[in-house]
Amino acid sequence: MIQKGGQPSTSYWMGAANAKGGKWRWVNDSSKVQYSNWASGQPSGGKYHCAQFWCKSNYKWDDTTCNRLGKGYICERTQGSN
Ligand SMILES: [Ca+2]
Repeated sequence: MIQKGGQPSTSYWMGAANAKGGKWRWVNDSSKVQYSNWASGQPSGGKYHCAQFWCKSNYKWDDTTCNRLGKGYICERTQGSN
């Protein structure tokens, strides 16, 4: 779905971040990220605090700098809503 919806070279922020290197949390309600699908060697940590669906790793997860997230993002909606 992601590959059909965007350019193959586009990565997407998924709405998860780890402020100050703490636990990964969803930014909408600050709940902990329970499931993960990190790419090999990820998360690389350090200055990278936002998680993306990484196009270079077949959309497995990668942590990256939050200011590089202008390419795309994912929205959540309740099933059955318009
Ligand atoms: Ca990374």
